[in-house]
Amino acid sequence: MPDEPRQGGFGPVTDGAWSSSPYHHAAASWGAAKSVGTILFQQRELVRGTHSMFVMNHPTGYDCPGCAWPDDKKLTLDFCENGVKHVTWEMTPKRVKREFFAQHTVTELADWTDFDLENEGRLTEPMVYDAASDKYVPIGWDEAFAMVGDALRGLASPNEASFYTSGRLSNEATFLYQLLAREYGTNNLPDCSNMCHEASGRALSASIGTGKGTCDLADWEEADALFIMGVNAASNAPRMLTALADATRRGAQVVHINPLVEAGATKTIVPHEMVDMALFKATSVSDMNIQVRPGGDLALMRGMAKVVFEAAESDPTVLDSAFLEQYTAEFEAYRDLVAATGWDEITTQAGLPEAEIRRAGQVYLDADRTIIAWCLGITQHEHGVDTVREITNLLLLRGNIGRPGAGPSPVRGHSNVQGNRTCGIDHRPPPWTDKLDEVCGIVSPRTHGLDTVNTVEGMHDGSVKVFVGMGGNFVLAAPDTAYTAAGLRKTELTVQVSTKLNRSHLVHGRKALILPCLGRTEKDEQVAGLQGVTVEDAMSMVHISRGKRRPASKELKSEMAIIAGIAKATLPDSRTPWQWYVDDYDRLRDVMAKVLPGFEGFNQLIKNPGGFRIPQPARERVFHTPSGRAEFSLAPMPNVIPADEDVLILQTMRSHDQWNTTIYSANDRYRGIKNLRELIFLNEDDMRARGLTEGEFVDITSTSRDGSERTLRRFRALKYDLPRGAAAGYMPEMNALIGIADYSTQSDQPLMKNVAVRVAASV
Ligand SMILES: Nc1nc2c(c(=O)[nH]1)N[C@H]1C(S)=C(S)[C@@H](COP(=O)(O)OP(=O)(O)OC[C@H]3O[C@@H](n4cnc5c(=O)[nH]c(N)nc54)[C@H](O)[C@@H]3O)O[C@H]1N2
Ligand SMILES: Nc1nc2c(c(=O)[nH]1)N[C@H]1C(S)=C(S)[C@@H](COP(=O)(O)OP(=O)(O)OC[C@H]3O[C@@H](n4cnc5c(=O)[nH]c(N)nc54)[C@H](O)[C@@H]3O)O[C@H]1N2
Ligand SMILES: [Mo]
Repeated sequence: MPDEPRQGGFGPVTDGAWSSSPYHHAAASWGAAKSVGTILFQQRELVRGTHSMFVMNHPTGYDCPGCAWPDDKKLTLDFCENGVKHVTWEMTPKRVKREFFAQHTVTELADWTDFDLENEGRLTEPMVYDAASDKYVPIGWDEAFAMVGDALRGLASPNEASFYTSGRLSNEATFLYQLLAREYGTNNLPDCSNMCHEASGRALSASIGTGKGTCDLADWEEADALFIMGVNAASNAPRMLTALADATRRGAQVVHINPLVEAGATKTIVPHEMVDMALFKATSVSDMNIQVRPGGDLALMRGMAKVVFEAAESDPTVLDSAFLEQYTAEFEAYRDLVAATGWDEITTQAGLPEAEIRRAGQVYLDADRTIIAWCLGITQHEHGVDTVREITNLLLLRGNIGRPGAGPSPVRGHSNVQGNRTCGIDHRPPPWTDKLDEVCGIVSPRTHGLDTVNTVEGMHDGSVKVFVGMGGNFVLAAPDTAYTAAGLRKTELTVQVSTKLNRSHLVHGRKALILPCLGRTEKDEQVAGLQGVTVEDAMSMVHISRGKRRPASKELKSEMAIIAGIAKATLPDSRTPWQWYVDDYDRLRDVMAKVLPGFEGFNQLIKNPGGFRIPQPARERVFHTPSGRAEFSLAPMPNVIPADEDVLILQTMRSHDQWNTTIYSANDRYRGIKNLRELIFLNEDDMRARGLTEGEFVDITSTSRDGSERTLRRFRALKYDLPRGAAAGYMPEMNALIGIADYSTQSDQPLMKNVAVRVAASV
């Protein structure tokens, strides 16, 4: 990571003039088409890339490796600008070969931008770090597996290893990976959802007994009101725009709740509707934009509940009494709690006038069927769990769960992050652990393992000595970049299973391996023939995905094969038939069918063109909570206003042109930004109060819970339409500001949307 900021941040270096101007066009319109063209052209993929759009998200093709938004089976073409960018990035004809590594030391590469690293193309063969030359050199697969096996067998305890997963992994690979970790003897299975939707899982489990949403796309099509909270749909779940545009066309109310008015929250040209695109015919995608204070969502939900209870005084039917009585617990206590919360407190904490909260409440009252959807703007806060539970409280009041067109609907991130959890990526023992042991003949650990934050702490205190990264880019994704990097450097061995070169290959342990794998778009040929894998979308639909393209290199192995290779080298006496599973993935699916609830008949189920839905008991109003009912939560109202007026609450978010740590360009089209990533968006009055002018260089200093301070220098201050006291900038650059101690005590999620900072002109 460069010490001095350079224009473009971790994206491409640019000396092009930066600019900031409001975006007035519809989301997903010609700007999107042009951007797709540019990316395909840049990656020299115009012809094959265009073809790839037609098989993406199609029953016979592969699942878009981008976001987890479900495929719309009614569409023959279901793709978006960012999905195309993402796929093209994987399909690039550029290759990183051994000659490349022979030419560059790791120290030299560490000075490159993250864009330049990934832009070298696809990794082609296993490499091992050679300390003498400070270079990566080729290593055979068997030798690489032996190296991992030796290191793992040499540890004093299995808990000295940590097995990270990024949400790209298929269900099959994930299941095999957790089997490896658990048979080896540890629950140290941190994953990206520790930074993403951990709060949603915990909250929904407590409220409704299962950690997932209850809606599917058909519900989205039937809802009368949709509340979209804390998500930048136009960039991060662009295919949601189709659902939102359909909703407004049929007269449903769409309310966006976000400190920023994001592009997808005003008008859109539906991504796949070429005719509308040609005619510039935009559809409105919202009826209301509520610019809540950062972290003020719980207060807003409670205010809306207050509106419901007030209305019930004159018309008791606004509450679904039959549902409340039969299916819920703690209703009266919640009613008392809401009554005891005054409007003053609600409006102050939400940062919204009472009239606006009442309007939102009225939208909720007017709708027979309501869905509330949310993403990171809700979860990456101290009170993320309480907020998701408050969202559920509000839905329960009017029986908005377990009937068509209604329910909670978390918007997941990575394409298979939800499936990863379903298939056992969890640092806590999964509920089906006994079954796993019985079916697989192993003894899984019953103690809690390490999540992401605790893995970093473990590296520092010496208790984590081997780190395996199954996809992802741990050093940049995790908080407190410098601290995480120092932790990784203390380990004995880091193993990164990747498709592209990234920062986590350069910030490594004493020994280090890069193991290159097939991507989602590529053919996976095993002994029994071409293999398919399955993924689960954000709405619990599981379906098969088959790569269509020739692998980027003959040397690549599938993630399944890599996991099996590591397993055989680590557990020589294992009775698990690792290779037999890899030879034919159906065999592993038969095991998964026996272990995972809802996967009975797995191999048959995936023959249905659209796949199958994992049964979600809460959808049927069966609540597996201690009381057997949906439980209202009774959270105290959090104080989200900093005591010191000088402190701003900074959120770290994605630009339009990035996929998490992969940055395609230094532009953020819908926010009107060109050629700049080291920026901080501020409210105009907050800028004035600090004597800052547009584009001026500022230093941003965060104060961690443990009192330590971190500073990023020379970021440009830009005025933006956000509430006073709120600020925004880009991840992963801004992870440098998030202290390792700054995670939620409710979810253990790093506070990536709630960093207390001070901003002052650079000296
Ligand atoms: N193209 C693309 N698609 C992606 C990704 C990507 O990087 N690129 N990443 C994928 C992943 S892994 C994930 S998890 C998702 C992330 O999807 P998002 O959650 O959309 O991700 P962010 O860019 O972090 O944006 C957070 C949003 O929450 C809002 N917000 C911030 N604080 C608050 C708050 O206190 N209250 C409310 N109501 N809103 C708030 C922000 O203004 C912003 O609109 O996207 C997935 N899809
Ligand atoms: N400050 C801040 N930090 C954040 C967030 C935030 O909002 N703010 N968001 C957090 C969230 S929600 C998430 S999900 C994490 C993301 O964390 P990660 O999932 O760890 O990171 P990615 O950037 O998605 O990983 C990119 C790398 O994955 C590898 N890769 C791509 N495709 C494949 C594949 O098919 N197989 C394998 N094995 N590897 C592949 C490539 O080598 C690429 O370099 O970041 C988190 N960090
Ligand atoms: Mo995520």
